[in-house]
Parts: sequence; structure tokens; C-alpha cells
Amino acid sequence: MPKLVTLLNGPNLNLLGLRQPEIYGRETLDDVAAKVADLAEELDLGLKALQSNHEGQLVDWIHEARGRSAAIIINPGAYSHTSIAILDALNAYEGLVLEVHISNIHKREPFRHHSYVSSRADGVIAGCGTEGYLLALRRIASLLTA
Ligand code: CA2
Repeated sequence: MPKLVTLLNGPNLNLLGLRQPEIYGRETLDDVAAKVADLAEELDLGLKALQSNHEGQLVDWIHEARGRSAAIIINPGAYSHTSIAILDALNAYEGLVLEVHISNIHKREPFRHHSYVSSRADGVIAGCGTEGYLLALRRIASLLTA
């Protein structure tokens, strides 16, 4: 039975590939989820990919991952910079947490430089485009087999 990885994308990431390609690239979220699912299969991992624009929904999905999912890859979108609720939910989750940002948040406006989620994350990837999700999955696979 392959170990499960939950991929969570936060607000506005459903618009990926449709607006602001100069920052977020040209791939849609479905393209990204398909690429991550392909790699998960190669690494003998299961994948559940979810996106929501709602903070409480993301909190509920983190709760659901408890005891079921070995790792969470999360791009909390703008909630990275505001949400203590998402941080609290992740602090109550026992598995691995990898935080991904498509853009380099440290090269952008100062309000994007701090992420609440980073204080819980086992790894943070920023500025590697959508490839960051694949890097996060590879890191999870290596931590789970270590
Ligand atoms: O770089 C990232 O992945 C972010 O998490 C993306 C968030 C932003 O608020 C964070 O500071 C950094 C925004 C996601 C918005 O995604 C869009 C994609 C295409 C078009 C419009 C928005």
C-alpha cells in the first residue's frame, strides 16, 4: 500500500496559467497536479491533490490528513502571510510538511517575506516555479525512506 501525500493549494492558485504568467508561469493547476501525480507513481507514493480559496476548508483538509497522510505539500498562497489557523492545524499534524511557493517570496514585496507556515515546515521551496512541487515530492520520498 503506497504512502499517501496530500497536496494542498490555497487561494487564487486555481488561476494558475490563466493570469500573470510572468510571475506564476503558463501551466494550469491541473497540469501541475498531473505532473506531481506522475512523479508520485514513479516514487511509489499515493497523491491526493486539493485546492481551495477558503481558509477553513484548508484547515479541515489538514485535520483529515492526520493519521492518513504521511506528508503534506502546501502552497498556502496569501494565507502563508496571514494565517495562524493554518499554522495551528499544521502543528497538530504529525507528518512531514513541505511548503512551496512558485515565486521567490523574498524577492517580492516585504509583506510576502514572512510565512507563518515556515515555522512548522520541514522544508521550504520558493522561486523554483511549479518545479518546486516536484522537488518537494522528491524530498518527501527521500525523508520517508531514510
Ligand atoms: O509564489 C507563490 O506560490 C505564492 O504562494 C502565490 C500567492 C501569493 O500570495 C504568495 O505571496 C506567493 C498567490 C497565488 C495567486 O496565484 C495566481 C496565479 C495566477 C494568476 C493569479 C494569481
